[in-house]
Amino acid sequence: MSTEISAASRSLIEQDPAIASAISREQGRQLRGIELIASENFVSGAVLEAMGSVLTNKYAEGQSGKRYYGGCQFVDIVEDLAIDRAKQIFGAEHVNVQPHSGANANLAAYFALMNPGDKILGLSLEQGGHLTHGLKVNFSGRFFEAHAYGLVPETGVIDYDEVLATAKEVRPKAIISGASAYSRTIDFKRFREIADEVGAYLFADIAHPAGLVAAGLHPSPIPYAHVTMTTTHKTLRGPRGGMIMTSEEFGKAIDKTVFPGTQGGPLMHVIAGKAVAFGEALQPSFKTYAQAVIDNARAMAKVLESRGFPIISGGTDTHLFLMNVDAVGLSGKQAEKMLDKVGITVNKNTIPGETRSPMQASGIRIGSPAITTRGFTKADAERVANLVADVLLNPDDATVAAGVVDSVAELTLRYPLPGLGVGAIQPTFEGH
Ligand code: DSN
Repeated sequence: MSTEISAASRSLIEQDPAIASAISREQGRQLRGIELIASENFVSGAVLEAMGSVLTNKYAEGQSGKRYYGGCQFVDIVEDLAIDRAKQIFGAEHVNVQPHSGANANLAAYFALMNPGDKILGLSLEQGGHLTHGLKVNFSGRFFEAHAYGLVPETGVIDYDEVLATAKEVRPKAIISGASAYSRTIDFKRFREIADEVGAYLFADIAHPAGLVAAGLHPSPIPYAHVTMTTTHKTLRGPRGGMIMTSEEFGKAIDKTVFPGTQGGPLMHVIAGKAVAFGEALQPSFKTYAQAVIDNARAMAKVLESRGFPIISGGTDTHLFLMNVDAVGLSGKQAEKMLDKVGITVNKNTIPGETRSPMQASGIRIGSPAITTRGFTKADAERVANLVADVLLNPDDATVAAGVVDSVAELTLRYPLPGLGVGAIQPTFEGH
């Protein structure tokens, strides 16, 4: 039997029906469900096509024009375009598009400017921070001495006075601004003033609001942060991946800690997807999209608050918000499960002053990037929020649940997913 893969090689469904089936079922789930996970989005068909290309076959360790492998002339074009477009979007002097993920970007950024044992100061995970901002079991809490700041209890807004006071006391090598469950605008200028006052570096992790920053609808950290890290797949609507932006001053150090410091070969098919997504973000229509993302998040928060769910930080300026479900006697885990059953996907989340474990939590996080990409209007977002409230306020009512399932089907049939139809695998429709 030949071991060659010929041009006439079998399709995925013929060669590996188990994987093909799981992919088609996932496509069906995405198509038929209402996706409210704040960190997820739907990429375009063009991004999917770039991701599924032969660029996955290529090793390209090093930087464009200075690789450790031959045959890089075409992937160099791809990486140069990704970098140029990112510079155009964000106005950064230096960009590295090679980090495989947001966590990888943060790892490389920290090690470019710090040594193990140095002190860092970031938003506590329980109050909306990220595990790479100093969680004890994460590399950030193991390699660095991690300290945390939080939110003002009464307002749920970042306590900049506490950031300053803790920074003066701890004298961190770096302050990390950014969050994964914080709905308000982040004041990067204020953070830089605090960092300057204590002689610290300022890192900005804009993984969540990157698309809003790209659209000019959230303040940019680029003029203030020494290093800005992001993912490319959340509000920025690209492939799963990371990116680091900095000034010329730190560019070489960043490049060196990405490769060879913390990664090997870059994922060139993903970098192609990033370039395509950045091209999309440069279009005027992206700004319209980002504004609709904010409008839809605000509309949902308003409805849910009126239905009795306290909104952490009192509302949202961005694409997401946290709502307290303990107020109606539920844990976040219970709420997540109840919504899952009717085809609405959210994630449980701890809330400030949390009394439950992170696996139970007292809140859920709601985000609008994915439904907005599908074309959901503000009226649709309000309807979705009412469906969420209907389910959570009527835990044992099968009639309510059936009505919500019908509404989910009606909404999702009206708005197709971008990118479907690319490739041979078609979605399988099955229950949740
Ligand atoms: N897991 C991402 C999120 O959901 O926000 C952060 O890494």
